[in-house]
Amino acid sequence: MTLLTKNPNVNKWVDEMIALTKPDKVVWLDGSEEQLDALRAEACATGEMIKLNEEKLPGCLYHRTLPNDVARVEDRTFICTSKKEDAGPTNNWCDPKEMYAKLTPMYDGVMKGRTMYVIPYSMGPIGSPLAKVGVEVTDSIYVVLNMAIMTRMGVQAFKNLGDSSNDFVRGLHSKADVDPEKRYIVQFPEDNTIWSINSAYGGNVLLGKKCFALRIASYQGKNEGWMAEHMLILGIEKPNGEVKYVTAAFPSACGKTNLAMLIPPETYTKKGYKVWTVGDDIAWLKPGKDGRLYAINPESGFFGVAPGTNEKSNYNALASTRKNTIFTNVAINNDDMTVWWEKLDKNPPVNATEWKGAKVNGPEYIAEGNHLAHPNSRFTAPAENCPCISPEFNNPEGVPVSAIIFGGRRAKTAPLVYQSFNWQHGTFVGSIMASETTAAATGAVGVVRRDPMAMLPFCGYNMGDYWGHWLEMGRILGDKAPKIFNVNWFRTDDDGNFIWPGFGDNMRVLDWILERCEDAVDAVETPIGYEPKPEDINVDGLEGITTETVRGLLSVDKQLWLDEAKGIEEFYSKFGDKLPKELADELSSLKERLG
Ligand code: OXD
Ligand code: MN
Repeated sequence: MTLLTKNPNVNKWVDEMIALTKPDKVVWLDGSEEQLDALRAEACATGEMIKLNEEKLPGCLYHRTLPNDVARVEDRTFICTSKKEDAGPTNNWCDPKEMYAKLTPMYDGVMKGRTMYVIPYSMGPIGSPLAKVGVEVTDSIYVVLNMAIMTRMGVQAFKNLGDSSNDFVRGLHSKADVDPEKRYIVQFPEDNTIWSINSAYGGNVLLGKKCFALRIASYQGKNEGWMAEHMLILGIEKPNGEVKYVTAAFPSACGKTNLAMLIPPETYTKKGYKVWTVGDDIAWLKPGKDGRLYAINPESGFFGVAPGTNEKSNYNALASTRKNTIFTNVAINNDDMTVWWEKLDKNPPVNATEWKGAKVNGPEYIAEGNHLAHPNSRFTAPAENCPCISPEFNNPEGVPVSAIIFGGRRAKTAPLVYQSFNWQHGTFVGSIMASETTAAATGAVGVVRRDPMAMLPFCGYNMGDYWGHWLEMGRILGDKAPKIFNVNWFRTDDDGNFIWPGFGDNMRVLDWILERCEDAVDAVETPIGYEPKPEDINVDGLEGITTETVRGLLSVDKQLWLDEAKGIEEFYSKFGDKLPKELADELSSLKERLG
């Protein structure tokens, strides 16, 4: 076994994990292509991975997880802080001592007969003042190969850590027996530690992503004066070459990846507008030397949902998956060893293997009401494959943020776009974020689920304290703070059809948002915030959408909002005295303005 660092804290912790899990062999990942190639070959030899068509999908691999292990498991995800109130009412909590005592026997000897892979990785560009180091030990080659795409993995990560620092996140993962009854995804924020067991599915096992970059990092950010958010980062280049950056938070199934890789409509491209992707899922934000808020994407790949991705819905995401990508739980076309998923195109393969591994006739199988690909099947694609990846993607300083956008899926309540009155009111707008459930999920349709800042499953501490941290960041940023907006692409007409075309046409709303950031356009004051004058939303080239349609999309129904205020009050009451007074005040002011 070759150690990759002299850092005694890392080596001591890895020794402890070896003593606990007792692997037959330990391999440190240096990040070299030779080492990764050997692991790819090994995984293909054992059947853990399947090689896809080298001409059509060069460097691409396929992996299938167990049918009981296809998604994040929120009910088995814990935040273990010494005090229960520090985890708050929106997290599962357990005393850290108790949790360690429960899990330690499960890890004892779990890697006997297996190899332990030690993965050093950096979240954020190497050398960035915003980056942080993690070390994940795992018994899964699938995890290694995914982490190699999603993070800056290998010996370079230790350069960021140095020889003595103790500031690294310790991630212990074992797939164990992939037993759903013994599955645990546990964050110990006070120990910089994550323990994950009995899963082999992405979000539960790629510990750099949700576990570190959101749950642990949000806690670190509160203590260290920065923010870890569930946000995409997008650059909009104007015809004069100037690029402005926005970040945006949406709950799942609201088109975050699509917005992150948007292609502007012709009325913009012909004038010379371009859009650049910096991140599709997570943003780390910190005030820079000039006092503005800067963002980095801590990841280096996209772990995107495959179904629904196609040339029209997201050309850039699809293009990102055409080489060096790992596909998980999609369907295979056995005629040419390519991949397929629902809505990729209208030609499901006849000679198909569905996501659970059965050989089926694709069109017939679908006609019988089955999915060929699992609805949460994924691609793990290198960000550098993305045709619109930002030239600033690896900039260690990050990009300056002009606007923060919140959004959700609301059939009637929220207008197409509104701007908050100020940062405090913007924090309120983020805290009341909600989405209506769709037919895609099980359970009732149209039920409002509150998902503050899209962080409900990802905030590593008490959400009330998290809002307090937002307010504090606003005080630090002062008049340099980004402006805060809310959007809703999902208003429906009386027949339930979406009114706004969405996708690339969302550029029209971003355009207004940037103009507001530059004080280049007036707005109308409403009880919920500033709204555009309908004629200030560019409808040039849109079929069936006029300024009158936009007027409708901007309407605010006072009764619906009074009902909404009741829902917010109920939600806020869960937080007791952890609810910042400023937010309670904002709710009262909203009610007053509604009359
Ligand atoms: C994701 C999620 O997978 O938010 O990114 O669930
Ligand atoms: Mn996400």
